[in-house]
Amino acid sequence: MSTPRRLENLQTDRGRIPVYATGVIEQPWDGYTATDHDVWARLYARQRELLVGRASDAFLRAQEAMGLTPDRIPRFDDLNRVLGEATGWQLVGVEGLLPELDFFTHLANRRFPVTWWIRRPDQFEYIEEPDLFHDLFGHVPLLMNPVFADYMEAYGRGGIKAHGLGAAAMQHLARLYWYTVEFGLIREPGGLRIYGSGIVSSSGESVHSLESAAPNRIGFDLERVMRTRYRIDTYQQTYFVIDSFEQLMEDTQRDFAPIYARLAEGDSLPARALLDGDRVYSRGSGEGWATEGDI
Ligand code: HBI
Ligand code: FE
Repeated sequence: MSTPRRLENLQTDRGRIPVYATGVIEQPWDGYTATDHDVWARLYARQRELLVGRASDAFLRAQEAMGLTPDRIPRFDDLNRVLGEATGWQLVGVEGLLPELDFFTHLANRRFPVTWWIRRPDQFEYIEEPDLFHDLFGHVPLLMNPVFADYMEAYGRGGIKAHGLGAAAMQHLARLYWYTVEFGLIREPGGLRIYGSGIVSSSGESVHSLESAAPNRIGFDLERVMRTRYRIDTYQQTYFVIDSFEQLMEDTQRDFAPIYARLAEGDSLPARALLDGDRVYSRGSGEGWATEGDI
């Protein structure tokens, strides 16, 4: 399998990791090796077993509706038929992490960029950048959900606007993505469940996010989320909980400019902060937390 065309190591909102050429590429499906398919199969099987009872019902149902299986790496063309039918979203193959504006422009046009390569066996437990497993297994399924699909398009449009407003607005908006799309929890009748892609694609955090005493779990509040720094090098110290994707959509359908202006006046909060006004589901014990490194 040819190697991805890594551009350079840029300081992104995920720390100093590589950013890639921005072109869209055809999925080189015939180029995947038996090892690639085996990495997919083992990651898929382990996560599916962990996520029953932990992932949100909408996520599990969407994965089934897409016909994802552990047998081999899915073909983007197959998934695009199902996804296009359901919500008009399409996958596009990319080399990897994209500069923000390229990424936002894809989302605003209902295109989700999926990295074409999958991690190596020696990266099985952790890879710092989004690979095919993180994108396909983690991000794509919920694009089958009409309300979440609308949220992701709206996020892309908001990102293009924020890009025009500058770095501070981009950082505040990146926190919204981080604490919802990547590390969000949702309340269901059976209790708190996972919908964030960064959690569902991580075995350790799938357990930590729901069962560890260390993190805070706080009811979603847009401005509170945008004020709150996050971690890129450890499990999250705070998880925000939505009541439904409809609530997430409603709470974010407003002009963010006044919020950015208010946030620019005040200080950001450390990832482990707890405020009196927080709707606390569980108060973190903080055991084992690193104290520096918030983004
Ligand atoms: N690029 N391919 C890709 N995938 C992502 O998830 C991604 C990205 N570029 C930027 C980005 N995410 C983050 O900045 C989000 O916070 C927007
Ligand atoms: Fe991601």
